[in-house]
Amino acid sequence: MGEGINDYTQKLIDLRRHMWMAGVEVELRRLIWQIAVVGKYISAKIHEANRKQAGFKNVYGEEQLSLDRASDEILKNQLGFSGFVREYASEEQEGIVKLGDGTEKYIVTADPLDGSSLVDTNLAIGTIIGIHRESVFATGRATLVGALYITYGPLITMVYSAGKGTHEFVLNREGEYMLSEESIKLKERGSIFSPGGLRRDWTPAHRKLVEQLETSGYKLRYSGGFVPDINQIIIKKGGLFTYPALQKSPQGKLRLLFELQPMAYLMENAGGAATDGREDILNIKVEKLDQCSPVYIGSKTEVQLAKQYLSA
Ligand code: FDP
Ligand code: ZN
Repeated sequence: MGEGINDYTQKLIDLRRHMWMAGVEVELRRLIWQIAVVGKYISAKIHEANRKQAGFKNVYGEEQLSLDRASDEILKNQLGFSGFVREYASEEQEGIVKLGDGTEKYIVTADPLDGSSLVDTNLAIGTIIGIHRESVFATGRATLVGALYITYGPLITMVYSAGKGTHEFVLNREGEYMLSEESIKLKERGSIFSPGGLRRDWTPAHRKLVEQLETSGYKLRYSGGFVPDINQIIIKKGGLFTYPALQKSPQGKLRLLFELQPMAYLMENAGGAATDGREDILNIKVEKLDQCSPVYIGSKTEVQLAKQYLSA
């Protein structure tokens, strides 16, 4: 197995068949499929949600729509039923939730509904998932065996990697995730950039990097949703997303475990890279669940450039 995927007409390949042909181990492919199914439930919730019912706070003190909680609940319950997950760590939970009897193979991390502040604007939002074999208090490189995100936009798409390439699927009208792009390969450099944080709070080194990108003709693309912003770089095959260290928050805003590790895994498996400015995101050890890190993620040339500026 692992060969012959390209022998088929891509349009005819659904997610389960793709993972089977790609030789993804049986439990992992069942788990990924189940998470993709949860994406359908979450998207249904988004559609039925009344945006005027906002008003909870999550454990990190942010505004939280009830939609975040609903998404988290659905995920947690489905993973509990799956029989493959022993621990669930979510941005919406205070600590790690034990599922099953502890003998299950995987630990799953989730940002169940990233970019929820965009719900009322009708921009794309997403779900981010990391799948770990061992305790999450390690480097992503040591423990991650898979990652995926789901984008809820005009189309619902799912991008996953189980270590061999990064692949995109589109949910069709029949409710099947059909392969739309296999083994996505980023170019060495792109032409778009997404800079988070306020310019006045940037460090001098970061400001110089952004000026360099602007001078080189990079076009600004920033929606305020991490999933669609990363998805744009992956699907356009290059560019740079950054949420840097800020004067008042030297660790930036984005969470290492729930947001950055899965995206770094997907990006590396598509031939891109991700760094905090010095170290690969996947080489940073997770010490606590809500740990944040600055991030520069995208095609290799821009990530390398970021490293040069940041270490200067
Ligand atoms: P949000 O606060 O809406 O959940 O997860 C954090 C996040 O969104 C990312 O999706 C997004 O990339 C970033 O924050 C946007 O932050 P800014 O509003 O500071 O630009
Ligand atoms: Zn998030």
